[in-house]
Amino acid sequence: MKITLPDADIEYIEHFYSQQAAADLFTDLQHNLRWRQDSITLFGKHTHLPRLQAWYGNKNLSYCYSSMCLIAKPWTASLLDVKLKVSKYCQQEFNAVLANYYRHEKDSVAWHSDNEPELGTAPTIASLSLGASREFQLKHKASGLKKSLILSSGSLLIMRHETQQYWQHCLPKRAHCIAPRINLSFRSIMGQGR
Ligand SMILES: O=C(O)CCC(=O)C(=O)O
Ligand SMILES: [Mn+2]
Repeated sequence: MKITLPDADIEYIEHFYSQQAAADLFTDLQHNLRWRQDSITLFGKHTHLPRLQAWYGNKNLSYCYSSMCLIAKPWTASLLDVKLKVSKYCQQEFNAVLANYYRHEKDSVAWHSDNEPELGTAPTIASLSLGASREFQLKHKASGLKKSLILSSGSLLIMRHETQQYWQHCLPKRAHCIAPRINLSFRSIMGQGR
């Protein structure tokens, strides 16, 4: 399904994986990825990111943001499998994936665009959701127009073309209890790891 918004190219495939396949993949990744608790320094103060992360990809690939650089771990068999399926659907190669693990309702990701220079000017970001459904919000940078989507287990959200240039996105914290969720966002880092 295409999400119709100005200055954006966003597609949402609700049942990219079946419920059972998504549940099995969630359990596999929850146990087998090397989750890290990263910190950022904001105004001289170290703060834990409100989620766990893991970064996998082609050999020697590095990814820097918020003054932090991560070196990609080599693809696991499960991640490689998912990458192939996602690449085939998107008709696009990806050389890395950022995995996020939201342990509960207080885990989140703040407003941002996936616009790091190493992603190029119009990156395709393909994002697979597993586990609990969470609200994903989009905000147009100039007009402030907002759109909210519920990302359910097994769904794939694809943001293409100028979307990152004009829009920010976030996954807000919630007051009510929410079970864990894993998100895999496939990216292509330019000039590295090929
Ligand atoms: O968890 C999500 O759905 C979004 C994650 C995200 O935006 C990111 O890792 O850049
Ligand atoms: Mn993002």
